[in-house]
Amino acid sequence: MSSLGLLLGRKAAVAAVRHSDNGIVTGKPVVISTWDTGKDANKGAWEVLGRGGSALDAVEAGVKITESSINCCVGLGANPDRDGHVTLDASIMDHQWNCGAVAAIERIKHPISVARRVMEKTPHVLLVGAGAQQFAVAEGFPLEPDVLSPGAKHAYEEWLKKSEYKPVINIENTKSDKNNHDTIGMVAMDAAGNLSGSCTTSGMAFKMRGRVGDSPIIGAGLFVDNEVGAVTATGQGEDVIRMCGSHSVVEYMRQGLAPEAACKAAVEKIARIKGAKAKDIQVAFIAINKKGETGGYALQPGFSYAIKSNSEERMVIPKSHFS
Ligand code: SD4
Repeated sequence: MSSLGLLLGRKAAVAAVRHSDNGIVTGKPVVISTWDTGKDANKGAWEVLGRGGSALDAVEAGVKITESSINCCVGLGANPDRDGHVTLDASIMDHQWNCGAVAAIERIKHPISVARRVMEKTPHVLLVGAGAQQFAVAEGFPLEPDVLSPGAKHAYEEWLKKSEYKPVINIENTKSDKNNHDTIGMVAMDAAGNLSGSCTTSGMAFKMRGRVGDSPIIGAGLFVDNEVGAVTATGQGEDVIRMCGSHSVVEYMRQGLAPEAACKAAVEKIARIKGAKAKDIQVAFIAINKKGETGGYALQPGFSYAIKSNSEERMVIPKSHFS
């Protein structure tokens, strides 16, 4: 039985899955992505992977589904910064060390696709703010209206009453408000055995204007080394950035740890760094290694990730540092 705890989903498919001490092994291709809405995003990725497409195309197509939906944490329908502007961060990385990212971009529906254009059409890795938007428009991305979604408007008006910056742990999976779901990180291995990853978010709700989290920072919110594995992070970005989270998990895998153990090592490092304050934040990592083994680990309970392969399609509740 898997060491990953509660496994949900189609019973027939579960029987076909091989579980080992090294995590969930499903064979190629495989895609995993953060939080409950990872399940829908994985479907989008699978349209590419299932017909033999590349992991890079899959991780872009997958997270675009979340960017198109109205939710608290990804895309233009998400919660704004403390000045009332929705600012989006995204990054993408392929199997050949190519990477691209945008940070604090406004009024662009698919920041992940702009990140890919940065990767493919510029000599740079990261464009920010007005410059990122200018590049997107020059590339033909429409400039969307500067309006908040009804859910975000309501949440912002509520927040303005006290104007306290207090990130809510696990807000992505809060079911009490249908507008709450996902900040999405996705990593995939295609049929050729190549790895890629993507990460896209509106960042922390009601953040300071100009704040950038881990998601568009290569090595923090996302990292891919095609010889070793692919990793993405979610949660309190500042604490992922300070210890180069996703890069650390890849390096732990390089040293021989399985994906779950590597994610756990990184989470425990954050817990050590934060000390007593670790209780106040959530951080989680998910990983695929070159053998197609997958795993995840969170600081707090409440995190979930979605897996899709030829043999299964379901949510996984990984272990966590705190219980
Ligand atoms: C950030 N890591 O901007 C993102 C937020 C997130 O689940 O992942 N929330 O810090």
